[in-house]
Amino acid sequence: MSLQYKFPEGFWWGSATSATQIEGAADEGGKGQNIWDYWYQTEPNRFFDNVGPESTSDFYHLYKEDIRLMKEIGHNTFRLSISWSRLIPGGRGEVNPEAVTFYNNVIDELLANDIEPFVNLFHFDMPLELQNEGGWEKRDVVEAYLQYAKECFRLFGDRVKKWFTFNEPIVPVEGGYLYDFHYPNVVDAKRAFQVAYHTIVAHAKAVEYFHTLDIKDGQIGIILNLTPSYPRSKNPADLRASRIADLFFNRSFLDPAVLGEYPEELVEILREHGQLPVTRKGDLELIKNNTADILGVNYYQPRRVKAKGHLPNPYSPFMPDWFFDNYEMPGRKMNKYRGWEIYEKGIYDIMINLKENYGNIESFISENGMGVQDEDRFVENGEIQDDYRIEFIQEHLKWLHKAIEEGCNAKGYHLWSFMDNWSWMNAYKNRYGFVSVDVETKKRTLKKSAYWIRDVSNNNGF
Ligand code: BGP
Repeated sequence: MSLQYKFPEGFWWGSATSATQIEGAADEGGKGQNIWDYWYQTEPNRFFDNVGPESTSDFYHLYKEDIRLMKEIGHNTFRLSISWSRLIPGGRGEVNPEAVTFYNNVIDELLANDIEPFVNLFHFDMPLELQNEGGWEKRDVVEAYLQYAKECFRLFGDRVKKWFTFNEPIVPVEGGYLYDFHYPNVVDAKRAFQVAYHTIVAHAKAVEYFHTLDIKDGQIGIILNLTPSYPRSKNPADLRASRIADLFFNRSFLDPAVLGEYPEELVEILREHGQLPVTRKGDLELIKNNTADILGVNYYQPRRVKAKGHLPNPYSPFMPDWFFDNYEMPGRKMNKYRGWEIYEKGIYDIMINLKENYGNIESFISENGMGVQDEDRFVENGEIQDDYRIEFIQEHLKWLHKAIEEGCNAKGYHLWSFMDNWSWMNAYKNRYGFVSVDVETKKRTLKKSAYWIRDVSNNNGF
C-alpha cells in the first residue's frame, strides 16, 4: 500500500491515561485517600454534575478487557500512571500488597500483548496525608516522593523501561496555587513557585537515582504540556508579553528538565519582585546533572498573547499575568465543547523548538486529543461516528510527520485517551476516548476512531 504519511520504523502508537481518571475502586484494594477523593467529599458541587472519582471507568476491575481492546486497535504502547496513594496509602511508609498485585497484573498483561507500558509516577494525585503536611510546598515531601519512586523502580523496573516522573507539573501549580481549579485552592504566586521548584527537585532526584540502576534500555523523563506562545503582533510589547508567558508556562519546567538550568530572564523577574523560592545548597547542581532522557509532550492548544492593556495595580499581589493578556485571535478554530483552540501546526512548532533549542531530545506526543460533549448524539449502528476526532488526529499527525521529516526526534503518538474517563472537575462532561464507556454499566464500545487508529498503527501511517 502506498502511504502518503509513513512514520519511522518502530513508531509508538498508543494512548494515555491516569490512575485517578480510569481506575475507580477509590476505596477498594487498600488504597489511601488522595486530594481528589478528599476534595470531592468536601466540595462535591465544584465537580461537573457533582460526580466524583469513586468508580470512573473501572479499569481496576476491567483492565484485562481493556488491554484486549488496546491490542485489537493496534496499540504497541500504553501510558498509565501509578496511584501513589494506592501503592503507599499514607504517602510514605508501608507498601500496599494489593496494589503491587494490581500493577503487576496490568504490566504483565500489557507485555503479554506486546504493548510497552509507559509508566508515569505522578498525575496530579497527591496523597492526602502529604498534602496535609503542606504538599509540594514542603521540602520533606520531596524525600517522600523519592522513596515512592524508588519503590516503583524496585517493584516494576524489571519489566517497565519507560518511566516518567511527572505529568504536566505546571497544572497543580496553576490549578492549586494560582487560579483555583485544583485542591488546595490557594492563590499565592510565591507559594506556587515554591511548589514548582520542589517538583523539579523531586524530578531531578528521581532521575539521579534511576540512573544508578542497571535497567537495560531504561529511560526516564518527564511529561510537559507545552503551549506554544504566539504574540498578537511583531510589536515589541506583544513580543515581550509572549516571551514572558512562555517563560512562566513552558520554560519554567522545560529548561530545568531538559537543559538543567532555569532561564536567566525568569529568575531575574522573580528576583526583582521578591518571588524567588527557597532553595538548598546543591540543588542547582543536582538539576544540572540530572536532565531527562526522554520528553513527553502533551499538546492541546497554543497560547495567544498580547501586551497588557494597562499596568497592574502595584498593590495587587504578584501574578504571572502581570506581564501579558491572553489574546482571542479573531477567526481561530475552536473546540467549542472544551473552549480550547485547535491549531494543528503547534505540534510542529514545538518539535522544531525542541530540535533547535533543546538538543533535539528524544520525544513523543504523550497527549493530544479532542474532548466532546454528549457524544451519544453521534451514534449510528451502535457506534459513535467520531469523524471529528479522526480529522483532529490526522491533521496533527500530518504536522508531526513533517517535523520528523525535517529531523525532529519524535518517536510516537499517544491520544488522550484510550477510553472515556473522569476528568477532574469536568468529570464526564467531555469524552476523549477511542473507546466509549457507559458511565452506569461501564460497558465498552469502540468508536469509529478506534478502527481508524487500528489501521493507521498497523500500516504505520496513512
Ligand atoms: C490534560 C491532563 C489529562 C486530561 C486532559 C484533558 O491536561 O493531563 O489528565 O484531563 O488534559 O483535559 P480535560 O479533561 O480537562 O478536558
